[in-house]
Amino acid sequence: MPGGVSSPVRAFKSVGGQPIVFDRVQGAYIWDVDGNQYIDYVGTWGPAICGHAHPVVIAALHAALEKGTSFGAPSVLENILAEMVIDAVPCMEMVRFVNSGTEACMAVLRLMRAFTGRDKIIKFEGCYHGHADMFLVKAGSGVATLGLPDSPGVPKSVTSHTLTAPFNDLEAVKALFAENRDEIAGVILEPVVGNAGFIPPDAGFLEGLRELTHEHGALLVFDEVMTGFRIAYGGAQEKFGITPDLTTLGKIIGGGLPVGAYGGRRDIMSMVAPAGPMYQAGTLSGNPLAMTAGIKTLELLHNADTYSYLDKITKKLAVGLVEIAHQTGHAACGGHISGMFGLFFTDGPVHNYEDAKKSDTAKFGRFHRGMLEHGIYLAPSQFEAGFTSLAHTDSDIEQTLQAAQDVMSSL
Ligand code: HOZ
Repeated sequence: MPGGVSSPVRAFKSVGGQPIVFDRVQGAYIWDVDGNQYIDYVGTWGPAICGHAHPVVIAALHAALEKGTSFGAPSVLENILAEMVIDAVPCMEMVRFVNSGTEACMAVLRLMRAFTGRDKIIKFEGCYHGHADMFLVKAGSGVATLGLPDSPGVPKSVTSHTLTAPFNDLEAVKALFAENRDEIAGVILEPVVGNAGFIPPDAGFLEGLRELTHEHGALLVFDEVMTGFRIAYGGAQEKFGITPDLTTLGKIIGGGLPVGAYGGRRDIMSMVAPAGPMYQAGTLSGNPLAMTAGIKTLELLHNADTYSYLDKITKKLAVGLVEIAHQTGHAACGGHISGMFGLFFTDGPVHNYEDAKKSDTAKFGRFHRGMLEHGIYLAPSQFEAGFTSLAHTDSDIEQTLQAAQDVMSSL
């Protein structure tokens, strides 16, 4: 396997050392093959919001497994999950299930172009929308981690339609619209960036994008693969009260099984085959196991206390980490929204990817290694957000902050 892994960020290239090889997960914890236990803040990169291997999800999966692993045909489970997603996410009037966030973003891009008849799109530096060719321009996540912003193998002709702007910079977006009048199909973004570290939108940024896209007849697309059902049940669009035209989802709606989805306004989604002419398909799409895990996960989340609990413990963690960094003499900034957080080793503030790159990544690597030695598993990259779950307790957070105190004192 290239780099010994199935996905690049896992290889520990930017933090040093060897990746940990894991054996099992439960609740807030993860165990390696040598039996060492860690408090986990990766949460399989977001899906494990109820805690790993939640007994309700596992029991439902056992029952679903007895009925078979794939139908390749419609199932009631798809309808149940579709209704739950449509009820929860403000812009969703119709939804199509796929198998990953990458697939969802590839499809939504085709749909943006099909609906508007325009080819150009705007994305933001450091935002990551999966590994499809047209998004590998100044992308975040693994490409940021490994310093490969523009991958070889991607034809220039494909990315020539991808325009980029710094996150939180409305003036740059305005300029792109002015320079490319009537040519831009839409704007796609992570409404809260998680793939360049954790970067929230500045006040007025999402509103400004909504106005600009309306003004120019372009679509606004929120990539909520990370933020969907994570920062609020209805995602960033519920949290910030801005309704995009289309949305991509993944991670949580599969409860830890491979899934993705895209959806939004009925008039746009009606273009998707076979309702309309825009082609997109998938053998395992709407798979009964992924649908089952997603349904049970959303049922567990749909509770008045979920997001206040996540906010409470994550705030304690995020604020605590920055305080400890300052007390121990390190430049640092960070933040959180609900169960998503980040810490940068730079004074900040961090408004965009250029700011994030000022972080001391060598120091982050040493911090990461030290935390591992104290039984804390953080994402092995400065450019990834962290995630908490309903299974994390106050005592887990306190243990984590104690570890951070020890590690930062000796960085
Ligand atoms: N998209 C995930 C990181 N933002 C994938 C990372 C992985 O699985 O290695």
